[in-house]
Amino acid sequence: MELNLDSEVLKAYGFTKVNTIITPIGTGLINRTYLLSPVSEENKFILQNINTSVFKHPQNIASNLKLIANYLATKYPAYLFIKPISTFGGEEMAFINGEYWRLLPYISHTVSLEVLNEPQQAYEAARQFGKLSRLLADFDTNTLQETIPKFHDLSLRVDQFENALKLAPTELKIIAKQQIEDATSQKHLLDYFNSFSHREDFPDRVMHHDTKISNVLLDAKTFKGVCVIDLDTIMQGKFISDLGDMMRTYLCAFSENETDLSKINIRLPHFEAMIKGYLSEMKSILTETEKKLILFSGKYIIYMQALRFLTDFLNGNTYYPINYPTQNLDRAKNQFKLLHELSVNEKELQDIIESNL
Ligand code: GN1
Ligand code: MG
Repeated sequence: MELNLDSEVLKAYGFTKVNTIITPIGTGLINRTYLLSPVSEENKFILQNINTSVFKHPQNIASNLKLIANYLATKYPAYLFIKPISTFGGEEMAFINGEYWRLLPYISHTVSLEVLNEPQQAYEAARQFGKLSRLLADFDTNTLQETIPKFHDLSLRVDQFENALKLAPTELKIIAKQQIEDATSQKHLLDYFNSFSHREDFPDRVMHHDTKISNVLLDAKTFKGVCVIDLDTIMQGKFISDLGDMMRTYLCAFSENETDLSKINIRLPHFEAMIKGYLSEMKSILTETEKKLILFSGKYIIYMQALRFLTDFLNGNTYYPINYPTQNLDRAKNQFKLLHELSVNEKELQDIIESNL
């Protein structure tokens, strides 16, 4: 991969191209991420280029992280919250040739998993995300900016899907016929959400909004959770965002890129471990309404992600990078299958939730 990395960026943080080993790292679809290993330093760093077509106002991310970091440092000084390192000029980001960059500490002796294998890893990850929400339960969410407007708003995602459908070329609509039907037939999930969304006991909370397994650092030896990373989408949301995205990404042994749908199944031991980990932190915080919506959180987020992939396919793949033309359609198929599996296993899953509440 070409390292499109201006040496001005390194200079802003006091490094040079000559004295620093730069390696691309991570598999995120949105930002470009590099590991910096400066020869003169014991520490390593993470350098990230912020995708400004997705995050239109990167200063909103910086502002959220600053508020949350200050709050946590005062109330819970032992908590490891990964906040950006300032530039030499004292800025939270480096703005170089029209691009925003930020530097983060690299946390040694940890691993980030691409695939979740053991149930214990689901426990640890869910516990870390639950912990972040618990520590921030009294934080004033109104002080946070929306880093991506209406990011997890399902009605927006349904509207975007319907618009894409209106504008899509006929040949794409023919290929995606089944998934378009699936998308339409599951719209009741939005109605169900709307029947709760204005209740007082369905509060806004601080949500991470991207709780996939690779966004948790685990201790490289013990696999205990260390901290959460990828904090661009920390903002106000409903609890379903984090737990739902964990269901989307922890329960199946294969990722959203798997095209053999017979492999898209739900692992009950991983579900149980995830619920236990999350509730070990959040049980005393969640309201009765929220507790009722635990399983629904998975349906909401998986459906939303299916819609997002399908919409992007119909739009000609403008948002998610692809390796082949129908990849976003395949991702949508994968997510609809996962949604189906959640419904098929509903009784067992709900029993597990209830026995842990
Ligand atoms: C994007 O880039 P990454 O993998 O962190 C997306 C998430 C999706 C995910 C699906 C800002 O996250 O919402 O769930 O892809 N992030 C954004 O792989 O759109
Ligand atoms: Mg992310």
